[in-house]
Amino acid sequence: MAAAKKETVKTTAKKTSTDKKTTTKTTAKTTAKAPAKKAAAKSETKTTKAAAKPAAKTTTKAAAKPAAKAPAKSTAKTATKTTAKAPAKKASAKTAAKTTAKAPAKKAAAKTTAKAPAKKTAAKTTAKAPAKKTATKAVKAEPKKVKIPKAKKPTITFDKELFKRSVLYNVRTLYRKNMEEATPQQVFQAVSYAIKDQIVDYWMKTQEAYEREDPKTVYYLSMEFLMGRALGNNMINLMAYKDAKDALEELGVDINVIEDQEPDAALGNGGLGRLAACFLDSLATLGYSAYGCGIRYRYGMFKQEIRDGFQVEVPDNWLDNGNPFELRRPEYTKEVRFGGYVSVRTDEKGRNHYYQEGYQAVKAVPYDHPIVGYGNGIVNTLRIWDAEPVDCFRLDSFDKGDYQKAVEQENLARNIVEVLYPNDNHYAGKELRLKQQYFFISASVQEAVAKYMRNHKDIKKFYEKVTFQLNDTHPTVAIAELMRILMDEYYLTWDEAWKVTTRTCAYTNHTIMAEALEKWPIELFSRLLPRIYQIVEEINRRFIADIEAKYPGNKDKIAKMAIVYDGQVKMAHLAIVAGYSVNGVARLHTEILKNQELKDFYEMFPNKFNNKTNGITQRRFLLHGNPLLADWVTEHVGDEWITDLPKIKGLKVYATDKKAQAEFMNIKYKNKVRLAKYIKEHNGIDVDPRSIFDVQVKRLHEYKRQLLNILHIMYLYNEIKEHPEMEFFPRTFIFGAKAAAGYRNAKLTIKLINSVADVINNDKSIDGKIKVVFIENYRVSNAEIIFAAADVSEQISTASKEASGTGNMKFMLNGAVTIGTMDGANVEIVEEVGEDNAFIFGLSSDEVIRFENYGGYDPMEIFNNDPDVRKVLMQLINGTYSEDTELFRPLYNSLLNTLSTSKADTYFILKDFKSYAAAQKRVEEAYMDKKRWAYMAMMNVACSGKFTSDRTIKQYVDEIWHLDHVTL
Ligand code: NBG
Repeated sequence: MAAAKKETVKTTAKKTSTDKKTTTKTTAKTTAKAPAKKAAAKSETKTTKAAAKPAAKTTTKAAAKPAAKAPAKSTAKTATKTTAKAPAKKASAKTAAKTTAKAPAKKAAAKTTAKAPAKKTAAKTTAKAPAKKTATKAVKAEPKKVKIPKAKKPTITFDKELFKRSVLYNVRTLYRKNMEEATPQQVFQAVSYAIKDQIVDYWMKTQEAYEREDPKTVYYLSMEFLMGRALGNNMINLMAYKDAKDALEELGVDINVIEDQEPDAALGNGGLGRLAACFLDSLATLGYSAYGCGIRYRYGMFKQEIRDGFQVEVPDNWLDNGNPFELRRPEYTKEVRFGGYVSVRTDEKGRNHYYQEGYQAVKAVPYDHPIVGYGNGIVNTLRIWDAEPVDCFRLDSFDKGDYQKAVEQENLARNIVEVLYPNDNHYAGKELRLKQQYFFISASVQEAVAKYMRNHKDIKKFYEKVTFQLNDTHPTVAIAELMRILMDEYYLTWDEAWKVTTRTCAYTNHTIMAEALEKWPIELFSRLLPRIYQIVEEINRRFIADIEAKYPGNKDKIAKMAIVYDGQVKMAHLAIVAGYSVNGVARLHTEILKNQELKDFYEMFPNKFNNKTNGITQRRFLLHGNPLLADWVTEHVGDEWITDLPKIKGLKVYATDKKAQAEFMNIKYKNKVRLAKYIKEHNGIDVDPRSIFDVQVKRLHEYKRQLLNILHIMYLYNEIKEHPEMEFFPRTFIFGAKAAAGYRNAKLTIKLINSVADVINNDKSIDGKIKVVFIENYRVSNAEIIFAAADVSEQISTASKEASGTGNMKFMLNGAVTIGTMDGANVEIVEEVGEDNAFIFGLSSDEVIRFENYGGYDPMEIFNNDPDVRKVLMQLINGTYSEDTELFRPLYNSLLNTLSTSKADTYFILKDFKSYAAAQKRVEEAYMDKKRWAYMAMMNVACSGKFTSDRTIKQYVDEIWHLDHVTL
């Protein structure tokens, strides 16, 4: 895809801060009873209707190429009734697991869908070992015996003819054109508005139902929502995709071409933001009242271009053509205040009232995006806030000397939502970032309270109807903001406000990486948010008293646990102390939190801690992203998997069936052809779809160890050169990754991958046995194509470092086999699919943590004793991959040199190298045995049921949020 226009907007934050330096006078004596004037938030706004801006673009006709065939609807043709008896042995020799008969048969018989963790099934279930239960067992294929449930009846309708008329009408009224004249972009807009028309009815009905039933609502507070494209997903969830595709075909338009016109909504960095997007999809699909609350960044995640092998960041002007699905809601505008100072006045009853004065204000204007539930008519809202100056320039400001202030407010508004910080798992401590946090949190909390008060009288029962989920520490100021509103605007006492707040807020931790933990200097925090800081200080004062009561005289505890300490405000501590729930995102991660990182807090509040293993939405990552496989799955097990993913386990009986294996591998092949075409178009590289597609796509981070992957490729290349006769199955190594703009080693790793690719891809002597491809600008939309085509899923982080991972689940769902460490959710993936259907290697998290705590690892020893490793490392600095022998020196140094400042090989790359290489050898052997590979890949799909975000959300609902279910 063309790289779009090059704007001159910087992706880095401009230093803005023109804040006043007036600091707080009042000490933190917040006995806070504080009544005050009720900021009746009646900010008036002028209504500039977000009109669809007709995009002027060249008139390239929407190609009418019929889209790649779409296999027919589930015709339930193989239906016969289930004879619970799951097939017995057979087991294609090699895979035949050591497990004896028992498992599968028993399993299927009990008609309870493997509710695993909950049930516990009484006495005789010995050793829990869910690992073995299904997986490794090769089951005999008796495909005919499987009952195919009836296709689900849509509870919603889609009027195809109306849709067609609407598209034609929109093209005409928006652009004064007919279909033949309209550009693909214009057709995209017209189609989107037509779909939006249909959504709006359900959107209104949903809101009416919520008004009527008054269910408890979750506000998912998140700096990031990595939504990707909306059009295709909306059509899928309206159950209208195939009708819309046909309708467009009848209008002479290819739906794929139209979908490709839409820029990704890339309001997130990686896993954390995409998880938020998957959660919204599941919440709507399951019928729960939910808001996503975030920021409408003018520029989302930068676009990545590769020039001369280096990453170049290009601004992502995603709103360039307008956004057909969004709705500006000026009637819900809120004012957010920064800086100034707090003054206290005591009323006649002796109660203190706190006023922020001399502040700068900015207007927060919400834009709503519909979140369509699958087939149930529920449409929830993602509400993202834009910033506008409070006052437009008034001429009389000049006279009053307010000119400077007017300019400042204008700048503040412009800067605040300008750009998403492109750091994943890394906190940069920028002042503007804290402003962004408070900006969207203040607006969201104000609106949540206002909305509640529209229908309820008693603010003290707020938590019965509202819960806030803090997506990592970024939204933690919500705690103090809610306290502020309750005390300063609703006159609750401290204790009353605390009771409400601590029953409203819950916190998810997404990382143990130290550099990702947010700690704000007091100076900055208190200057920007004077009233909020007072409240945080008071929370801290009371918490320290609690620590002292529990651990008298133990100063160490205070040093480790205080919220405000050593000149810093520690956001994670605040979130834990005030949250009613603290969860990790995979079982191993939660255990590490409890036993290592947050040990002291766990000791003090054991009941707050719980695990919620991440999940992904199968609607986007299978139904939309991989239509061939989706249809095939439906043909075999019915379509219930779309909203009940565990049903996909019905595929197990096909895993040894020859015909099914052939069909399955044929679909994989076609998806590889699709990706090969994409690679040819975007990279100009020819790759062979018959080779093994070995894929690592995710953010570039040292702990994720893309460096291990590329070093291993260098090693393989050496092997092939040295032993040209050796057996080697052709492999295509595919990478995709963005590096944070200021992350030197990450960016250098991208350059290394591209340099290695240049050398290897152009070496005729190896006969194309290895190809290396770096896919530019990895993002949600191309991810869908990549997952569908992968054979091997690289999940090779240093054990203990990847909190969960979610790409691992997307690969699994699409039939890729994992090569990985026992880290994050890999542990649970292996447990579901069985060790024999994955390639596990490397140090365990315990071993890593032991080395970290007690030392004992010296990479130099490996360098000295292992000639293969030594050779590869020397190639980093001897000109093999760059004429500039110093170019990759920092990577070499990071592995070996104990420069006084940093440890050598922090991420145990050399330590795990041999074990990784051995696992890769096993991958090759397995792939060469076609039947075995097909079996493994199909078992991965069949065992992916646990990893739907529907399951994750159900657990959040049952165990944390306690929401009410709503049907239309
Ligand atoms: C990321 C973790 C991933 C995890 C996602 C979603 C952050 C701070 N954390 O392992 O690195 O899958 O969160 O939970 O981005």
